[in-house]
Amino acid sequence: MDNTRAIQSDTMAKIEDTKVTAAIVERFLQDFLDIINLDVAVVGAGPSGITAARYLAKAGVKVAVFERNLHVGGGMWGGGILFPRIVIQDAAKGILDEVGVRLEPKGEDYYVADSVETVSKCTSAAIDAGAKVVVGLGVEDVMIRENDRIAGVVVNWGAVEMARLHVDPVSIQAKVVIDATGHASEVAGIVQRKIPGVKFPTQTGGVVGEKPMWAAVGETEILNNTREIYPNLIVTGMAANAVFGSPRMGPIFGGMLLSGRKAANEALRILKRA
Ligand code: 48H
Repeated sequence: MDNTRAIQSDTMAKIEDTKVTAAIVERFLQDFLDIINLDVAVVGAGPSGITAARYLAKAGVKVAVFERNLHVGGGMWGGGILFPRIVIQDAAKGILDEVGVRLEPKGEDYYVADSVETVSKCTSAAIDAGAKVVVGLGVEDVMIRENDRIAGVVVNWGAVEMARLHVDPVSIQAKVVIDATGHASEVAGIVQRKIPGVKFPTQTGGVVGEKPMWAAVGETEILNNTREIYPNLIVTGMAANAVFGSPRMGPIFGGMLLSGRKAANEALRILKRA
């Protein structure tokens, strides 16, 4: 046997296929069992959800993010028209400074950042702070208890949903749920559809739907829109603007980050109330 072959077979001898299987299954089950009772469940791992999770984890809260896709970052990777750069305004600079994203000043009040760096560093910081991020797992319903109060989320694999398989989901208990599902505001939509007579604090009492592009207004209104719209349910990010009927804003992401931070503070307020 030549030397190369000897080294290869040494390495190969240490790998047992079924041990790999066992390591993955055991570890994921342990981790999953650990998150079936949460303080806060965040639905969606876009910029607002990941930011909310980071601040909650930093505050010592037990928080997990459920993301239907196999990747985090939501709509941030592609920047504007697939040019992977994002713009943020001065007010949000500190949120990215904290996680070490490099910002290049542009004009008086703007900074430009690499979207890949931003998604990666924001996610890494959230995980380092203690947030659990589960990918490939979508939220298809909420849990309710007495008086229709929200008591958690109901999850199923994104792949099951995409394949339209008839497979029942499972429940995750949470004291607070944050809808960070972006333009679709899916959790708010579920609550509106499934809880009779529900009234959100919006003009219509329901999900109004986002307005066309007007970045200055969209970025201003998002903070006021980031709040508890139903007991124990907070909306953040694009979902907040969709629920309240505020404009979209294109590839400026400061509002998403500021909204995520505010959603975390709202959740802390609710947790103290309980
Ligand atoms: C699990 C779900 C479910 C579900 C959806 O779209 P996002 O990036 O959301 P935001 O609000 O943090 O950021 C919005 C921003 O990316 C954007 O689109 C902007 C600024 N647009 C302006 C404009 O003019 O267009 O992320 C939401 C995430 C995604 O990853 C979804 O896959 C995920 O939520 N998601 N995950 N269960 N039911 N629904």
